[in-house]
Amino acid sequence: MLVCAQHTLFLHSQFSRQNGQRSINGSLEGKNLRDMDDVGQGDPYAQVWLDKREHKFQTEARSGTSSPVWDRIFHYNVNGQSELHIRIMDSDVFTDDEIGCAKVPLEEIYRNYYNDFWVKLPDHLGRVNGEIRLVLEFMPC
Ligand SMILES: [Ca+2]
Repeated sequence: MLVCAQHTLFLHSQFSRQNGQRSINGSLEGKNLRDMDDVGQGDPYAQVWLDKREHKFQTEARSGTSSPVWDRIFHYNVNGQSELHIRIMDSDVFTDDEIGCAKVPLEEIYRNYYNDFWVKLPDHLGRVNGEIRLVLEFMPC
């Protein structure tokens, strides 16, 4: 039988734990996201994935805001993955625009189990197009 380390669980209630499976749960929100639309405000949504191969998690778009809160929780089983990638897109009728992209090393979350922090969101030119708050929780077993 596995004995899990005791630590604060804040996101876990939505997922049943699988014995022996390490996992990361997380949620995100944005602020001061660049408005990519000519008229009105943007409609940002988020994509998240680990390293290069993992399945992409995607939120729905939030209409008409530069400070979206996506009340969705992503969940990944982990086995040595080292980076979390975030891409924020602006939803449009024809082609969605990329607002910015960021990546976060996972070392710290493996060490601390819980992290709540903001990351800057640069676009492909290096211009900061807003910030993303990440709340991450590592479940060691
Ligand atoms: Ca739009």
